Amino acid sequence: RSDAAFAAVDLGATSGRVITGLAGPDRLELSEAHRFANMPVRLPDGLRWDVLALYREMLEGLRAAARSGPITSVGIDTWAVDYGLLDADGALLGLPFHYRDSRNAGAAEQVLAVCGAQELYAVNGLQHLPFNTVFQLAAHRAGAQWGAARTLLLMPDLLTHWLTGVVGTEITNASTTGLFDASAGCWSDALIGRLGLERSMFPPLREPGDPAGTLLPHVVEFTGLPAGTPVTAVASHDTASAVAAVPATEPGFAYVSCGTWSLAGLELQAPVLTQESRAANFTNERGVDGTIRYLRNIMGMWLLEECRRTWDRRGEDPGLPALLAEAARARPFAAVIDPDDEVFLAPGDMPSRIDTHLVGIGQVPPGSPGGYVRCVLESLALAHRRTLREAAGLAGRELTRIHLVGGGSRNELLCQWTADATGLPVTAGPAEATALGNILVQARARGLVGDLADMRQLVARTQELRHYTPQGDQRAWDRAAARLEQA
Ligand code: LFR
Repeated sequence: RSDAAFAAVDLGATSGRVITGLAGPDRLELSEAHRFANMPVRLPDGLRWDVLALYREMLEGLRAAARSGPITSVGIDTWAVDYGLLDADGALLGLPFHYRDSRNAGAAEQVLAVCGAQELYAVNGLQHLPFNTVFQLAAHRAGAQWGAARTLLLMPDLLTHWLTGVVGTEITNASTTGLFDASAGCWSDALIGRLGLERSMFPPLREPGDPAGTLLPHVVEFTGLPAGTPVTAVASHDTASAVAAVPATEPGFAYVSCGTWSLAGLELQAPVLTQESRAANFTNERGVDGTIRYLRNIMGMWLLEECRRTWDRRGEDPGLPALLAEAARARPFAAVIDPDDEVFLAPGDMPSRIDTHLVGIGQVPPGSPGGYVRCVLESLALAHRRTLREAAGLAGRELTRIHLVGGGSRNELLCQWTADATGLPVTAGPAEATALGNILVQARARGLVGDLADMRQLVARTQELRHYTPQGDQRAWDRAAARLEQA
């Protein structure tokens, strides 16, 4: 067995990258071939993904990867739930909608009127988010395109289809649609039928590691990758790839995958579909090797990103290092928001929304950029604590350590405050967990690494990690946590 190079296409809600990874039994090294912004576009009929720009950037990235040396295979992961519809000729019907588009308002009610929330959760085990695919489809059905739609492809599967001509649905991402049976691990024919959808719209499922076709001739020509280069299905839901690369060396760990969203939870062997779990809005999404990602979405760095976009538009964004330095000096717990409040979901003027939310709960708005950043990061740390404690309670598990992975793991304040708020040690990194998980699944499909535990060991041995131990005044965090509940 020797080392081999793989290309990971990893598209996040705000940026995308193509990363090459050299992987083998004792080696795991990443290098960035191409990075680009993901800029959604608002059209008169809604907020869309510029999927052609993403595709073109992906091809540019693959071309850059090809120049760096031989590539064994390509894997694609993106955010979840969003999709494109293909007509009978296989052509894309319109630009995919962004999950933050407002068309979903009211769509959930239509679905829940046909199939109640309890019944839905008993089958799909999915947290209620207004943008779950099943709700988006209810909105989509009212439109003119629907009659022509024959195939639904989730974002990574759509891009895979464009590279290979092959149609399929990768299973970790299928589990975020709301039309997937969390216990049986397959499409729920019952729910699909019950909601009046055509079963034939939903392609066959692929497991991470399954082949997903080979590059089409024009892709070979453009990228310079060799003819016959395979695309491998990875854990195509970015969060599933990130969790696969959590550098845990003991079972029972908790994780926070922190980027635009913070996904906080546990890895389980079976879904928790109880009434309590539904009431607490925990999700049972699928991970690598049939594991369950038992977690809840927390609004995440979106709050900070969106504040900065607002300041930037006014020419007032001092840059991240200055903001974090200011936040570190700002008064602790001056303002606590509930990051999970739905008012923060849509794009817009986030500082004003934070102000309105705070005034509504009898608190004083921060007034300075550093104050907002402190408020956001402390509130996120508190939400991490709330979510992980609830997850542990509902799954009957003890919390011993938190692995914080993703871009947010570079944020020292967030890591330290997550340790302080929870009273638990935090291991931070790798920041590129998603790309690592993508590459590891491809390497495993070639027999270069072993099972999930081996993959994680390899990450722990090869990647730089930082350790945070709880400090500070635990009682102050307890009091702040009580304020979160009132927010
Ligand atoms: C993170 C993520 C979350 C999903 C959200 C929307 O990037 O994939 O897991 O809930 O984006 O798709």
